[in-house]
Amino acid sequence: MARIPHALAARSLIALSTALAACGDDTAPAGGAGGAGGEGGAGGAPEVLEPLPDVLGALAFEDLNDDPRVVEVELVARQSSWAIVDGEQTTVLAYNDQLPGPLLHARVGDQVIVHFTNELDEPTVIHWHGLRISDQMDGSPMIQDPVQPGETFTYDFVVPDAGTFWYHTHFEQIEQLERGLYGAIVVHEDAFPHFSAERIFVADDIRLTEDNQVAAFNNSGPDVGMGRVGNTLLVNGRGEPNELAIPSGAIERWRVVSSHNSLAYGLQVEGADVRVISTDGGLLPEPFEL
Ligand SMILES: [Cu+2]
Repeated sequence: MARIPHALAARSLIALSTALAACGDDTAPAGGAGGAGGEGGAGGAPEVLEPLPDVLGALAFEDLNDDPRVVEVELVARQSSWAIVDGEQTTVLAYNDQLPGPLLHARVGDQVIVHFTNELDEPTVIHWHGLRISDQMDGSPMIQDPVQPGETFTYDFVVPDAGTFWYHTHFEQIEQLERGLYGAIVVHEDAFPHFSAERIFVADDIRLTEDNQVAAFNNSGPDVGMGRVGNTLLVNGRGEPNELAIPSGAIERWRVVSSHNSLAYGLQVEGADVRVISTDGGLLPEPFEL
């Protein structure tokens, strides 16, 4: 059982929202308690919108669009380097030179426009894991041609459900995903509950060599059949343990994304009570204790 290497300094309550890696099995649309999205931003009197709370732990995209119901961003995939381990640069494939890629942060019903450029020297395509959107926008190589090196594609969709989701490559996934092509998505409810803070933890594992580079990939064997398990646990792109100090009595909402290729484990939080309030299907009718 692996544990996310974060510990709390004081007794607090954590409200947990999760998005689990189950790509390929996500046949059912996310049901449950998410808000029903409209077409987002259409006509009528201007809405007065409460600003979305910051989601700590991830760098968010810069929103290039003034319309509060449109999130418009630029996304570039390319080879980059990232300090997974202190003082060492690991060559990775990254979105906007970040590991994980920037947080896509929206409100249920928002229109999302992503201007994507592939600066890799191989094709790639993006899957928006858990979002109920058109196949034409969802990165399935069966339906959507991969974006070739040097080419661009504009993803344009409305986010119909609130929840914690993620985006990732859907091309040569065993290798491209392991090398770093993933990021988190947070879609807030229309009337979202308020907390002392909101945080996101994007968890991954990666197999590094002694000189902190991504280990070579096998073409056969369990790594291919089962997905490869790494030797270094990552939280938000960092392989070093990190302690969080939270004031006693604080009530925080934590969102956890599992972007592991294969690794399965239990999750423990020390020093706080944890209630699971939602999954990638949205808010639960009743929270339960972790
Ligand atoms: Cu997926």
